[in-house]
Amino acid sequence: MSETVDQDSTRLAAAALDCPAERAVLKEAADQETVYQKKGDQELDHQQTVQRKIIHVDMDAFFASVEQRDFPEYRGQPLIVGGNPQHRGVVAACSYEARKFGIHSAMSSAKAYQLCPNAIFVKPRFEAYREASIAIQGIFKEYTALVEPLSLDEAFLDVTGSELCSGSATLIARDIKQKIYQETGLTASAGISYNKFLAKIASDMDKPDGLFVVLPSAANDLLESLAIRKFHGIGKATEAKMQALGINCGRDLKQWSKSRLQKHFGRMGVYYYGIVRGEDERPVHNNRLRKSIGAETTFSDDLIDTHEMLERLHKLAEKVVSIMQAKKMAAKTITLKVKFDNFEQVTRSHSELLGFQNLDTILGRLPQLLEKTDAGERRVRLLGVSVSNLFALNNEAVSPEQIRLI
Ligand code: TTP
Ligand code: MG
Ligand code: MG
Repeated sequence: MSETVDQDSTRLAAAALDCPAERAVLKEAADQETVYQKKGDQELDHQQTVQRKIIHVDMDAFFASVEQRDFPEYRGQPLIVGGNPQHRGVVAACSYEARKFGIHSAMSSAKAYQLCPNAIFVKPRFEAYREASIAIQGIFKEYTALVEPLSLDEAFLDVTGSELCSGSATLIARDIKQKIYQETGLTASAGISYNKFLAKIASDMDKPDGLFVVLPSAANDLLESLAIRKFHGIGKATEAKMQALGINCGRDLKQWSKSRLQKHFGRMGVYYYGIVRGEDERPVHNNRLRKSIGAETTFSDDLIDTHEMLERLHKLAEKVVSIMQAKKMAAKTITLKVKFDNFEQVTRSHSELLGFQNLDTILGRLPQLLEKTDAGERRVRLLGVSVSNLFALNNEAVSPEQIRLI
């Protein structure tokens, strides 16, 4: 039995926005491409102790390091993974050698080329990054059940009460780094502290190949001297707003009362008030549920030819299927998203009770779904494919609520 339904078009957009950490945002051959996986949060019934031990692990120059590992000729070189500098590409990742020239992620590749004309530019190989990601997430789970992946290359671990390494979170982190290196040939940096916010800051303090501990007695001095842009959760816009208000570092932020911060920054003001005092009670969530897997592309030039659209959809479907297969999952619903040149967006879905799991079945449905839109008559700016109502492939089908991520 099958049914075709229209879906609320805003849901998929929300899926892409909900999980920025899982997105790999790139401009590939002048097109902007987004691969996303939607997850829901569910908290483990976790006993909070007075003092927790949280480790944040983040891989160093992740995509670029995988390339340098796999291609020895790139080692020691300024290497940029991302889009073409001749087109409208952006830098996804760059090696530490490239960073000396001021190059960073999300910068246009053209600008990166200006800064370092001798840099090597390579296209991303998502499969290789995903494989490394699965390996590191597997290692994390050997140390604690409380692992919260934040993106392909990082995770929080709660090791409170662990008996490994004589209960030392620092030694556990060192062990994890060693194991990652042995198993993947890649380096990671780890931060250790008593909450997520400080552990995340700590992992960035000693990059690359870093290990940095923020003890409760050291947190205050560190936070007071920390530049506002280094506070995780304070983006560029908030940074500019804070600077305009004379807030440049933690010490300045601390002068502000909770109500005054709330007045200027709303609910986030209360969060800022807490974090600058080293207060962050957010638990490590370990059983995020995958709700959908999707990939979408914004074209540099709008498409008008439906054959070309189907070719593009084929590539997107391949990406989605490779993720599904890596996770040994199948899906009951496939959704096509079309955004027209006036930014109007529609989605068309098709569901099958027995589910889809291979590329051919998904590809077989795409032309019909595309026909149910105005594509062909109107110019198309973005196409996306996603699958939802996921279930594990081994044994009998289970509801998505029962599926644990990674
Ligand atoms: P990050 O961990 O932010 O960066 P990184 O691992 O490249 O470097 P660092 O040593 O500072 O941690 O991101 C992980 C990967 O995610 C990165 O290698 C490429 C991808 N990415 C993008 O595709 N676009 C982006 O804008 C960013 C920030 C990352
Ligand atoms: Mg990283
Ligand atoms: Mg990261």
